[in-house]
Amino acid sequence: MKFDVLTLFPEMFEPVKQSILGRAIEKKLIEVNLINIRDFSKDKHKKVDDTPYGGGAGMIMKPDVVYDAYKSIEHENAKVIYLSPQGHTLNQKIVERLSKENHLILLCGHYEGIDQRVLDKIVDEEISIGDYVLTGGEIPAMVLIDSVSRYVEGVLKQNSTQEESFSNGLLEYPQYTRPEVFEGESVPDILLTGHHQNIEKWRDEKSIEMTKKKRPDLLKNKQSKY
Ligand code: 4GN
Repeated sequence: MKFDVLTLFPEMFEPVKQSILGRAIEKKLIEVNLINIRDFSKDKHKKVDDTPYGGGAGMIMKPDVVYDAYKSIEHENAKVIYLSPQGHTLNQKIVERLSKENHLILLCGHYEGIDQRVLDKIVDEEISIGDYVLTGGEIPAMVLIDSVSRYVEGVLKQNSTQEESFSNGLLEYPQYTRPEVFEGESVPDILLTGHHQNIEKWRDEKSIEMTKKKRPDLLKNKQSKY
């Protein structure tokens, strides 16, 4: 999977070079290519934004500069995603669908936004990571890279994406590790029995119980199954 990121702040993407994603990059399972939009300013002052037509606060990113940055990447067969509070809210279903693409171009806005004409020209899909406003699309782009990369073959050990929260539409069951007694609290007996079928049944029941208690909204769309 290749991620091309169009941003004014490529330095903000250091976190994706750590831990599991860092290893995935080293193993060439994913590629994160950062394109600095400012490099495409023709202006001698490297200007990338300007005041809004019609007046108002803040600055708007210039369409020609963003377009030139986009054209500099090989974009045939790539899907262009604009991270914005106006997009469709990201969820595990969307993450799974996007993981089937080979090449995603992530467009990060900053300041008050990007001129609408270039968005209309190049954006295939607008995605939000939740109903709140951030100073830029960089953190949402990293959220998308992280969540999508987990579905790329070889990035995670075993089949961890199959078992986890949301893959079945439910929350994950509680997990325990040593010591067997912590501050007077024991690990549930069933987990020490070695009875795999019973353990699986207990975990399924816990998943449903946790979901009912913490996220009943997730059960609403599941038609009587639980
Ligand atoms: C995305 C971008 C929030 C989200 C953003 C989100 C930058 N804030 N909820 N801020 O996913 C104007 C230009 C605001 C882009 C945008």
